[in-house]
Amino acid sequence: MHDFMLAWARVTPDEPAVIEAGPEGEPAVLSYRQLEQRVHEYASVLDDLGLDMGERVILESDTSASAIAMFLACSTLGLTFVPVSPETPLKRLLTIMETTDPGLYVQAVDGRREGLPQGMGRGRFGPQGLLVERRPGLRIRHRREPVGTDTAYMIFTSGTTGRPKGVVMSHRGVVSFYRGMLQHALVGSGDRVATTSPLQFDFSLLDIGLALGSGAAVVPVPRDTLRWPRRFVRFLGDMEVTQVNGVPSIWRSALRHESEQLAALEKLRGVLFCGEDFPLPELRLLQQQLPTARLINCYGATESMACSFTDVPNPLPPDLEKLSIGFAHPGAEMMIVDESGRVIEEAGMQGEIHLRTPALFTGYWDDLEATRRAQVPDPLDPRSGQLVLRTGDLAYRGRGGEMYFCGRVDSQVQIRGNRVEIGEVERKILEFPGITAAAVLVMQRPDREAVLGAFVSMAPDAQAPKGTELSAFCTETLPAYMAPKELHVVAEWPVTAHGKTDRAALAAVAGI
Ligand code: 8PZ
Repeated sequence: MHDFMLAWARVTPDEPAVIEAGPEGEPAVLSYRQLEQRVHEYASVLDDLGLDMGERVILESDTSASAIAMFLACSTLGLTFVPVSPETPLKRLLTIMETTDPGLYVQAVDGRREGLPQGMGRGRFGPQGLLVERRPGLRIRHRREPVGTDTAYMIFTSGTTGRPKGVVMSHRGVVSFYRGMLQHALVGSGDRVATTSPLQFDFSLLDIGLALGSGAAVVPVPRDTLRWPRRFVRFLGDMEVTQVNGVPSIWRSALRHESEQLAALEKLRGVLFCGEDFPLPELRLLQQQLPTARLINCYGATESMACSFTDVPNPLPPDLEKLSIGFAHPGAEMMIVDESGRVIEEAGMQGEIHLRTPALFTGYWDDLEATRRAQVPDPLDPRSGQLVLRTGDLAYRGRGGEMYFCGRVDSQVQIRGNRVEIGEVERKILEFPGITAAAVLVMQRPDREAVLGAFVSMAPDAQAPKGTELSAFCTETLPAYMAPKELHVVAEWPVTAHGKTDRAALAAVAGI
């Protein structure tokens, strides 16, 4: 992974690799040469700690030039980096630590994390270098040079069992994905790619690999800039951004409040979105403001990064009802499989997407069972020993063979582009004293952002949670986007003829 991302340091060492906002908001540039130098500085400090190949390094940071250098330094030494956002609740971080048993925890110099266990190694990194605050204990070092099948990183996503699930990805997997993506020629040298996703979401790794793999520059958008549409749009202009990557919801407020300023972004010629359906009315507005920009719908899951890049038609036909997720990127293949395991070729027939890809994840951390359920024999050639990804996504083909995403086989949902297992939220709610039954639904109201709604039943003598009490209880261990924003206390719990929670009846209670 590091060889791939630093290749342009040989070709255009003085071109910008990362552009950040300086103290006065001016662009602060780190060239490819400087980035490589920072990687080497960090790597030599890390090397001295004697960590063994594959050991976990928890990296808590927003995306920044130093964070990029830090994970590339881990990559050079074969250390598995585990990105964590500074917003992650402490209890969730502690669970991740308990699960992964890291050799080292590093945070950015301005990080403010407290309450971490003693024992493990600790450090802080920034433009001045990597400062080791506590060395990890002595260990045996089995190997030094990572190979393609070694682990590059592990990303935690929501898990149905109530514990976050660690998706382990190899160097070979991530680089083969990058190589497939580059064939789409999305950006080139001279481009500036704004990245808006937190580092713990693999979309940010796509942005970094796309920019650095193309000789372009990465422009991390600060978290607090993203929250304010005016600041966001001004930032894109000031940094002379040419492409913005992010989930669809980053555009919502800007389209509503800053549409003129958006239209004035002359340099912006590409928008890549992923993670969920882009609501068509908003996409039309975006295209109106940026009529010459290339809009790209990127589809994929953390278990294989992304697998398709599809140009949004320009102009969008007025009668278009659904956006296509197109075809798999070069080197990968999407198949639609019915319930009996048969591959469906006909247009219009719905089935589950199975993905054959060289970017298949290695497995879920410490969960062979879940790995076996997700990696299944190739339905086109089951005897070959080749495994494919069972995505859990439903889709059908159009007349030209292109695919249309149409929901999930399970209860995974997307909230502002973040993957949420409904079951994980329901389990947490059931820990609230006095709650005897819980169901969580996506509340999608016209012209509103989708939020989670909690439906609960209380024990006879129990006090129902007041105001935002339940939401606050959830954010003790869950990321904010997983906390329910609505609460409905239900007196008579509705059940279906099979005795299961009647979710449709609950939705009706809330007027959904
Ligand atoms: C979608 C779409 C879509 C995903 N339309 N539903 C990584 C790097 C670059 C780009 C994309 C990625 C993905 N790993 C991002 C992502 O959302 N990963 S995820 O694991 O958190 O969620 C995956 C799920 O989101 C998919 O299985 C789909 O259900 C949904 N999804 N892209 C509609 N373009």
